[in-house]
Amino acid sequence: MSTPLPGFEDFEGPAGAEGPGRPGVSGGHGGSDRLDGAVDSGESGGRHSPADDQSPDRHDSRREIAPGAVHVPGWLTVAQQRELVTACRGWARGPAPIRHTRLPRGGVMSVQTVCIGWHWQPYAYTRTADDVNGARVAEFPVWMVDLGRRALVEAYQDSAAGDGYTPDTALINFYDDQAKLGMHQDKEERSGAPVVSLSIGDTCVFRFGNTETRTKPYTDIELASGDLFVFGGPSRFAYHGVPKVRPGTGDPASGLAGGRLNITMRVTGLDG
Ligand code: MD3
Ligand code: FE
Repeated sequence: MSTPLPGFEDFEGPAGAEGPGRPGVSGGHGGSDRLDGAVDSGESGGRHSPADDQSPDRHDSRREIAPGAVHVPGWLTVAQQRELVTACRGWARGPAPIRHTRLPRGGVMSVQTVCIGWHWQPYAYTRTADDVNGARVAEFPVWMVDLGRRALVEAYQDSAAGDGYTPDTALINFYDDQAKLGMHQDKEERSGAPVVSLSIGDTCVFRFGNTETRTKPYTDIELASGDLFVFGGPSRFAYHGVPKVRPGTGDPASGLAGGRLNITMRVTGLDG
């Protein structure tokens, strides 16, 4: 196991904390079958899973921030959050370990990122992590495709919204207390398909801007643990960023002792 990067200890967990169901380095998705819906229907002890609950009351909190941009607070159960954290810890260890992405002008991002399916670096996707260790990235698991489809159904309240949605990459971002993400557009994908974002751990301020400029007008909203955000339609190419994480706001029951984890599923539109 690699030594945790500074500030990354909360995500890695204590040294030697391998436990039952922890994903291995190579597979990266051991134990993950329980994210495929089994958790929702069976093991949550009678509690209704937000991800499957179609009752009208919980939709009061669903908000369309801009056309195609829908925030669904508290979509993931705590059990699902823990499963995702476990899966992400496995991917963070390898095949290509999580790292601070180097920027073309020589800086590094304060956020740490590991990719599955395709490896992203500014400004291209490849199958191998050429700026890390050259390893081929972990396969994008079928259960995450299914989770992405259910996210679209929930966000757009349309049982057909997930049909034909097959995300093939996810960027997994870990934020320590100081990490930020500047305003940017995600334009490397050759597809206008929606981006599905899942947040776990500390709450952040998420800044959703416009498609024209990096600056105002923008809307600041808080993304908390378990929140789903879908960016589709005209919002897909809007500028956005994370100006601040609120340390200590997460519940350790999510599986994260500190910091914030964000998973964004995308369709690259690439072959091979
Ligand atoms: C809107 N991540 O990985 S998630 C990113 O919280 C990224 O880690 C942020 O921006 C995070 O690129 C924000 C929300 C998000 C992700 C992708 C988008 C919003 C988006 C792509 C297009 C429009
Ligand atoms: Fe982004």
